[in-house]
This record gives sequence, C-alpha cells and structure tokens, in this order.
Amino acid sequence: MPDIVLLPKPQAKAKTERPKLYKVILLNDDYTPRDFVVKVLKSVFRMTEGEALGVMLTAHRKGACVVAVFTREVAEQKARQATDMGGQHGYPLAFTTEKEQ
Ligand code: TYC
Repeated sequence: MPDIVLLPKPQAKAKTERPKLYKVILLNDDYTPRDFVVKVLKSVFRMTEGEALGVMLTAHRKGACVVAVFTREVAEQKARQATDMGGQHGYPLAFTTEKEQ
C-alpha cells in the first residue's frame, strides 16, 4: 500500500485582474462649431478650457483625438452623452470608444 502523502494546501492565487480600458475618441466633422466642441469636452470630461482647446484642435487637424480612457461602461456612457449633446443642437459631433491595446 502506497504511503499517503499530504501536501500543504496551495496558496490561493491573488487574482486581481486589471479592468480593460477603453479610449473615448473625438471625431472631426465640418459642421460643429469649435466653441461648442470645447463646451462639450469641458462639461462631459471635466476638462479645463486649455485641455479642451488642445483636444478639439488635434481632432480638427488630424481627424480624431483620444479624449480620455475609462472602463468600458464609463467610456460608452460618456461617449453617448457627449454625442447626444451635439445631436440635441443639430450637430453631427461624434465620439466613439475603442478598446486599448
Ligand atoms: N472642424 C470643425 C469646424 O471647423 C470643428 C471641430 C473640431 C468639429 C473638432 C469636431 O471633433 C471636432 N467648425
């Protein structure tokens, strides 16, 4: 009869998975007024005037600009809220989300 070997209980692995992050991206268009884009960035993303101006100008010049990074739910909620603000004023202003990496 084989000996019974008692092994110590394996340590439970520390399982702290990092939440996946999503970028909110501002897309340029030809119709939304610059100052309206800045207003939306300040109110939805809590940016300063300077930060909002920088992001708006980058999107204007390059076609798109990363606004901020959040967990998926928050990114989608903010992108929707910001896009809706444009829609409520008849502007085609659009924000999208994209998974990081
Ligand atoms: N291109 C717009 C204009 O010239 C301004 C604008 C900038 C619109 C950035 C959207 O994401 C945007 N009025």
